[in-house]
Amino acid sequence: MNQPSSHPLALSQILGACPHDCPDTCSLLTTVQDGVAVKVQGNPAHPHTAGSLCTKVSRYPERTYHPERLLHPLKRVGPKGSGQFKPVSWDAALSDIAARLSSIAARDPQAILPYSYAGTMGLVQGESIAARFFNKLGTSQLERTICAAAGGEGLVQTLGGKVGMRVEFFAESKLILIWGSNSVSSNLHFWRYAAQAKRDGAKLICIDPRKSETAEKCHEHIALLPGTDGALALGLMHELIQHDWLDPDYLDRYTLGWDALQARALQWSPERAAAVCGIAPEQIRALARDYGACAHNGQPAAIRMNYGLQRVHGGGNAVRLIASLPALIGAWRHRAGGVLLSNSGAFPVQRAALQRPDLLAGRKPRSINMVTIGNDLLRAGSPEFGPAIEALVVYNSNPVAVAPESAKVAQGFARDDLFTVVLEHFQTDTADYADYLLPATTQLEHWDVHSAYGHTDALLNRPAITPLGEAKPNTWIFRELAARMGLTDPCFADSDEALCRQAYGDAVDFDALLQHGFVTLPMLDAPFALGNFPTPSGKCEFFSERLAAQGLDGLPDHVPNHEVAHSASAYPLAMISPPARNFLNSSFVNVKSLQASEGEPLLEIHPLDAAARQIADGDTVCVFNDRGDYHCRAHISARARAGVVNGLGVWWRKLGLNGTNVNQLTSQRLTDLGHGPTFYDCLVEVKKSEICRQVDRGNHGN
Ligand SMILES: Nc1nc2c(c(=O)[nH]1)N[C@H]1C(S)=C(S)[C@@H](COP(=O)(O)OP(=O)(O)OC[C@H]3O[C@@H](n4cnc5c(=O)[nH]c(N)nc54)[C@H](O)[C@@H]3O)O[C@H]1N2
Ligand SMILES: Nc1nc2c(c(=O)[nH]1)N[C@H]1C(S)=C(S)[C@@H](COP(=O)(O)OP(=O)(O)OC[C@H]3O[C@@H](n4cnc5c(=O)[nH]c(N)nc54)[C@H](O)[C@@H]3O)O[C@H]1N2
Ligand SMILES: [Mo]
Repeated sequence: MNQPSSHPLALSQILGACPHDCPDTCSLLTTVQDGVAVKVQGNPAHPHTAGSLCTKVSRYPERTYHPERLLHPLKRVGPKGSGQFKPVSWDAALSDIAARLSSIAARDPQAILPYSYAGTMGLVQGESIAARFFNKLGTSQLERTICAAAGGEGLVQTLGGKVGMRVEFFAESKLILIWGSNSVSSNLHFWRYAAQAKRDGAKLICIDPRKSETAEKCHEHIALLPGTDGALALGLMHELIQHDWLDPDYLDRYTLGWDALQARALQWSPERAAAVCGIAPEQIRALARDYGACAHNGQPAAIRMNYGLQRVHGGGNAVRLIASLPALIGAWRHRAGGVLLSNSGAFPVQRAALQRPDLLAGRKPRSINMVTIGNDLLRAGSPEFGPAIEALVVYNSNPVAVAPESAKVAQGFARDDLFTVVLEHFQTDTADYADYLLPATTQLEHWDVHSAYGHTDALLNRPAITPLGEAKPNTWIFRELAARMGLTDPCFADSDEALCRQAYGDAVDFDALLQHGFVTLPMLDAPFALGNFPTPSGKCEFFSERLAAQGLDGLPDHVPNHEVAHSASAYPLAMISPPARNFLNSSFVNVKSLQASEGEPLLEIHPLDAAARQIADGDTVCVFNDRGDYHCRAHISARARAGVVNGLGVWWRKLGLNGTNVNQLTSQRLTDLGHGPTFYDCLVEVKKSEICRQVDRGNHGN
């Protein structure tokens, strides 16, 4: 059943893995008929996938055979950014790219920047030959921070790693706090476990500024202001302490810094916290009663955090505070208690074998933060910065659409003296700026191996069909470039199957992966029941010596947003831009059936905020701040709380009403920890606009 068949008229089913940046990492079953993938479904034999997929990924054949799929290498013929290309042969494209990169590298390889993220999460198509290639050249390194950096750092500083509860045990919890996560839309297979717990009598509480699809299905919804989660967590701690709803034995044995954290939390009365959060103090008291009751009755209380809450200035500290909560009540004693943000740290990925940092041979190239690509592309060379960026090689990412402050990003990509190579499936906003646009294979066409961050199974992806047109895997493209640039290390010759084996080395049974498509990692059911946190102290670190040694506050605190809403401001509304259900970041936006489900770029606005601006439902509005403006359709909706507008993301700019998307408004400022982005820390104003789609289409082409 696993082998692609070359027999004509044959029907086969191939085991694969969903490549997308989502906690669920589903096991896929692709039905291939006459060499054509006719159906992609969830593998019923994989416990977390349980035979079901989200709507997006069930449309994978539509995406793969999309009429606009890139099938041949293309070379720019029009002005930068015009998106005008002509087909060229692979040989011509690769030879010219190799020559251009070689001449830049001969002067200073750091003038070359790779830019990639999670278009595929595959360890092979993501970070193998490409990483070796850039390491060998000694190019600038990319600080890959655009998603999870603040939360990841918060978790590492508190629990010691990106580790937490096993997701399946949420089904047995009696209280689940869903914190900064629209699970129904972005973590569907976790929601299945939460729904099971709910049927078995658990209480579900959603903490989210937006009344999301998930908030609707929970018993309670706490609609706090964006970026105030740290204050809420401190207010909650205050109440747990005041009522003695604690587990003193757990605190004593397995935590570090409790006295100091306690003193800080006692400064956060529910009234003070509620004022910061824009909610009623009673909501904090009730939350504490529910959480504390679990401590008291010995019932498991679980927290599902997701990355939604850490895309603000204080995101790292907020994650530190929330990750501390289970230790206060000893929730970790039970396998259905504790917190899960990510379990990616549990995977034994052999990064050094895959990426070969030894190829740097002692060089220490600079790092460029992917979040500030807008500024950095526009920087001149200088002693502090190093050389100006002269060449960009983009793969697995669409920075012109997804990076903040996109006017600057687009301006940088439009530089005539920048040489840009883009590896893509489609002509995205970023691809429009390429000098060479190279067609990449999709998950149905290549090998890969996947870790997950929302469960603890490793997955294998086999190719189900032969590559369409002249599309090639990322690995092939970097191998060919290496050969043309005279990089002769044997590691560039490793095949994709060999790389799949190297990804986990002996730590995962590769034969089992080949046979079943997934392997469950060995892990304790209740990993921190007896402490054993992977921190330096082995304890849950409320106080972090490591942060203190960096001159930071060793103790977590509420860190206010960079942009705090107040009525006197020219931009009185806070804007968040969470994912639209049928898109995955900017992927799938061009898939017709999914685009039709989402309709148009939307701004959800509360009835009071709309009325104050004479905005009617369905009006075209201009959302603006000092960084730019974005036109979209207003949707007056109770999903938005007063004072907060929700600009659902992430549309392609060229499919928007005025050639921009929501990232025209977001800022390049960074988080407190981890140098992450602050997409949801963004003030705007909204007014009615006369721009309509038809007029605009004429102006913006594409
Ligand atoms: N359908 C779909 N699924 C996805 C994605 C997608 O684009 N579409 N994206 C994927 C990616 S890249 C990731 S990183 C993961 C995780 O993806 P996340 O982007 O974390 O996805 P959500 O679970 O939607 O979490 C965002 C939620 O956080 C809320 N939120 C915004 N600001 C705050 C805040 O300050 N505090 C709190 N408490 N909540 C806030 C938003 O309203 C939203 O409901 O999911 C992935 N899954
Ligand atoms: N305003 C706002 N901005 C956001 C977010 C938000 O919530 N709000 N979310 C942020 C988050 S959490 C993230 S993770 C980032 C995501 O940012 P990106 O990782 O850039 O994600 P995508 O937009 O999905 O773009 C991935 C691209 O990779 C391509 N691709 C997929 N597979 C392959 C492959 O095998 N080979 C090659 N060469 N290309 C491939 C896809 O076609 C797609 O165009 O966006 C961030 N931007
Ligand atoms: Mo992400």
